[in-house]
Amino acid sequence: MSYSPQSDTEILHKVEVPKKYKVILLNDDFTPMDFVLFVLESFFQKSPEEAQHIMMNVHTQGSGVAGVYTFEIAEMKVHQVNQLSQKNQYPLKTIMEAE
Ligand code: TYC
Repeated sequence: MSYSPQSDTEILHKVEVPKKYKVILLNDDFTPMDFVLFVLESFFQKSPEEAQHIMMNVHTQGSGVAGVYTFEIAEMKVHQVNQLSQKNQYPLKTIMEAE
């Protein structure tokens, strides 16, 4: 059996910076603004002012970034928000997109 040590560059190539994913809120005509504010403050740690700004941006532009996370965290946020929306019978949707 032979031993071949890895060069520094070979090792460095294995250390990859994890990709980040944007969690995006989509606008709709039915979800109450207060519910969207609640979602932004409780799932995305936004201040009331930031939440208001993001919510109004989504309302007028159609979509907006609620936060940026690693894959697993972004996936969890999308799932949690979509579940709570469904439970409250609101059509609010979030999606994720690689940065
Ligand atoms: N457009 C909604 C309304 O007028 C509010 C809203 C904002 C809904 C942001 C979804 O992601 C959203 N009640």
